[in-house]
Amino acid sequence: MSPALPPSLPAGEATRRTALSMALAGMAATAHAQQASPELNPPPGLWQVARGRGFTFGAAVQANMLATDPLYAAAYEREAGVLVPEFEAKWSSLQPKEGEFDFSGLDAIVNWGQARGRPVRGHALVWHEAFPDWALAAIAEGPQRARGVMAAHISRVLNTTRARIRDWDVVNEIVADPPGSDTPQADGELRNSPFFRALGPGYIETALRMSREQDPTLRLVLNDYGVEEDTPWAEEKRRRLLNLVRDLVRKRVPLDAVGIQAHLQMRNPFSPAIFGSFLRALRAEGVSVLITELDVREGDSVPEDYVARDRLVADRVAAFISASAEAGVRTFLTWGLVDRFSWTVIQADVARRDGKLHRALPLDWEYNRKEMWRAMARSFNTAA
Ligand code: 9MR
Repeated sequence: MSPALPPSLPAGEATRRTALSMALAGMAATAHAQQASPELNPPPGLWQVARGRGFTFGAAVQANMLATDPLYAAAYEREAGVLVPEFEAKWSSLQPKEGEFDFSGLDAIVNWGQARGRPVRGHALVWHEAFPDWALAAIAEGPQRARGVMAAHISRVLNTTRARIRDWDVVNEIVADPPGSDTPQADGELRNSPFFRALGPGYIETALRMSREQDPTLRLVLNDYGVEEDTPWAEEKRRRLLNLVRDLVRKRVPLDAVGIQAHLQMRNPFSPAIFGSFLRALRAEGVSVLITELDVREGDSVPEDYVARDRLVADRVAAFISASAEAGVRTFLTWGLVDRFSWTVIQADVARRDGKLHRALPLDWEYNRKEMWRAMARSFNTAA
């Protein structure tokens, strides 16, 4: 069958998709696969398996694909208990021009979810990416303007979505990457982002307090990445994130949960003990922990045999879920569901360099369950 590629991408996304041609080149590699069918994907779906054991499972979704690809929509209907808009709730989608809001993409996802009883979580109010030029320029005018821009966005978005979205990533990717990466460094441990430059480190507290004021019962989440693995880099990032959370809690800043993105990489070692104790330390601060964007980038070389290859990813995911569940995590969301739409095959800087395509998600290129799906189902079934 021919590949279903995202038909139209939100403004600013298209340029990120230079690896698309690589994805097409790799199509031949999956020619052996069978097209999705009820026989290959019988009920229960992963969200039902999870729910039966007191877990929540969901996945990031794209509104365009839900509307145009019946196999994609069927896969989400079958597997995903919670939907996270991959683009549609980001600043550049919601407020592409100052004061001109566009909720159409987000509404499409929320409506689809509501018709099927699947809640939507919001991602993300304050983030340095998917952030329009007008807002960058406005923020650079000074602190008062920056605060006004933040307040206007948060207030309009939360008021518009209040009845339908009860869970938001308020601040996303705010901890600075430790030295050794190519991210511009702040003087301290926080990312040198537009709002950081305009308002200083207090912008995090400001965003969380503004959100709480708009909507007192909303779940407010701080979402970040790079804290999962057993490397000195991740160790430092864990230290920074934990420090930040402790500081916010000490100041009684409203914060309900920390989202751990979990873009895992097989090239890095994973220690269930180290990660588990980090999660416990976070939870000891009185916040919940959610796994918000789970997927796996494979190692630099992979077995030729797909089953052996998928098993490596599945084993890593099983170890990750077990460690998280043992530390009290009940929510697991993957960043996409079907390999062919994963940012790991579409985005040039994370795509494989050997012409192969990452097999990062629970469903393969043909929307069928693979080892990762089975490992997740087993992990939910066997977790305490
Ligand atoms: O998967 C998303 C990718 O397609 C977009 O180009 C990018 C910018 O909007 O965002 C990606 O999703 C990111 C998420 O919003 C935050 N954590 C990292 C995700 C992967 O980059």
